[in-house]
Amino acid sequence: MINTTDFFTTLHQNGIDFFCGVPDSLLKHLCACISDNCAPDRHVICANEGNAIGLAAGYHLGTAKIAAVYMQNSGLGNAINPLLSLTDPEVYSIPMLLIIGWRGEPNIPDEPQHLKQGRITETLLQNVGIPYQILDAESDYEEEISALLSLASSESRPVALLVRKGTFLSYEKSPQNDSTTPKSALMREEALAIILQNMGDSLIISTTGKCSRELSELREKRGETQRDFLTVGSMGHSSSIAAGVALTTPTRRVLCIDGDGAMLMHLGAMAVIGKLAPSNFIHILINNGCHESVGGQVSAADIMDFEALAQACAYKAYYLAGNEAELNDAIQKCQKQPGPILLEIKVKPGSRPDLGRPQGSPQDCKKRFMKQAELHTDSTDFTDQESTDSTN
Ligand SMILES: Cc1ncc(C[n+]2csc(CCOP(=O)(O)OP(=O)(O)O)c2C)c(N)n1
Repeated sequence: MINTTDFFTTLHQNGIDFFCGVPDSLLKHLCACISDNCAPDRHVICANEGNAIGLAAGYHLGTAKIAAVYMQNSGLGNAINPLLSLTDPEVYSIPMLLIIGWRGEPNIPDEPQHLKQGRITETLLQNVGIPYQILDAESDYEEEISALLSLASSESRPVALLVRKGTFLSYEKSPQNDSTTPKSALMREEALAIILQNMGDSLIISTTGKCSRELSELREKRGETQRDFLTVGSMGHSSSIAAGVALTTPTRRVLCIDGDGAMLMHLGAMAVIGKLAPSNFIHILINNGCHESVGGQVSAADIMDFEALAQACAYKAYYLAGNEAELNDAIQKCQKQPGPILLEIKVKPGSRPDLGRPQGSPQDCKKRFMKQAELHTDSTDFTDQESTDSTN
């Protein structure tokens, strides 16, 4: 396997001193090493992969140097617009080094949401016209980095390293400065348990990562059939999915359980939700201040004022909870208030090491959710409740 610090040093020696991207579990050791060795303005954890391509392009415009952009291959979708219409040699021709975690590589077992993406990743890079090399534990990475960067410079174009699972040796990150992560009495799983206890009959759409895994295990623990729409891929789109459900099932309460990383990834969705104003919609933000599912890399949530955001997006109310009592209280208030509502729950980063994965296929999950959505059992009139409220 490749020594992560040596790999970082080689990048540095080749003139790379600006890193940005969206974290990926395959690249978590590299990401931790970059964080430890770069000033905060030289390592930027971005909201989405397109954001990272834009930032790297701007860095080149300002310095004439090449930046490195890391991402999971599932983020290529977000990156492709700026890769084709900004950095491409037929447009502004801006060099950069992409470091792409290869989930779903053919013949390597992985989760369903990664399989197709993994299968087409090489073809996608070829079609977009990005020269790439595969990096694995045995690679001569010094040679690969130097060859790719020469090409990026001489042809002024993006190039990529496609990184196989198990490439990097574990990197021991220095003890984290946790000033950016929320202080809270709750873990995400505890918050989810309280939500299920009080609002488990609602239609629930949950976000990518461990949130959906915990939700699925909690249903099992409660002896309930699986019924929630677990958005295993499509990071940042749970709230849009939930808004579509809320609009079309107006007699049911619809909950989107979001993460801070996911919410920030496609923040524009909140403006659209505010404009659509589904009165049966509760947007729950589980805010741990980081991308906990892929290694705990901080998000930009620490500088966000989510109450102001909810207000700016014309949500009807905002509530904040940081412990069990506050959460129970906020849930009661949410149930008396027309939506859309933003309920922010501050939680501690972390999860159980023995956390399982949802059983059954995504299509089974969809069918169970749709069956549940057909049951118009909730007779609440969401529009005829208390007036707009806000508390923290
Ligand atoms: C487009 C895209 N980019 C990156 C990922 C990898 N990924 C999966 S979960 C996750 C972190 C989600 O963070 P957050 O929403 O804050 O939830 P948490 O893990 O903290 O519960 C990331 C980056 C992905 N699935 N899709």
